[in-house]
Amino acid sequence: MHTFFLSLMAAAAIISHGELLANGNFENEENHSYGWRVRNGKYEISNVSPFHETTPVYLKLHSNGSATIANRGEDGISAKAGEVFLFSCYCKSQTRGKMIILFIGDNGTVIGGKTIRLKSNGEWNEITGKFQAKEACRKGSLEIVFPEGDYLIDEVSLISQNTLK
Ligand SMILES: [Ca+2]
Repeated sequence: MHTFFLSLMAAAAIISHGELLANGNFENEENHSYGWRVRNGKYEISNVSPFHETTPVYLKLHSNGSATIANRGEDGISAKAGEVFLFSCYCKSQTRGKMIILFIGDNGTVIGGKTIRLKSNGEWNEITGKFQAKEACRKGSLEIVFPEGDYLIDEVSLISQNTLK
């Protein structure tokens, strides 16, 4: 258990390098929803039965069909044209359907994204996807749209593939 804990912390330290989202793990102690905007949905912050004890706080979201959570990093996300981004999160739901990842550019238009099938087994599952920015931006943001259902969400991450080289 101890070894597992240490390796998880080491992995978290590596993953956090190059992280583009603000407070993607909802662990900001002053404001657990810091960095996030929620539209068209009801949400609360919870720590009941978390994904992992090292990151106990998560977002609990109810969607009537178009709930959207958005994050623009600390000061907007910049991208080069053609840059590839890796998205991941942990999500627990019983919804059959797809979450839609949208990358929004400087003028508010969608310049990249990915539709990812949700796992509906009611367990915490890692969800990953990759997309390319079609054009450059300096103050981009990430939006995630959820179909009708209830979701627990944690460890939301966006990194540039360039960070991994
Ligand atoms: Ca967390």
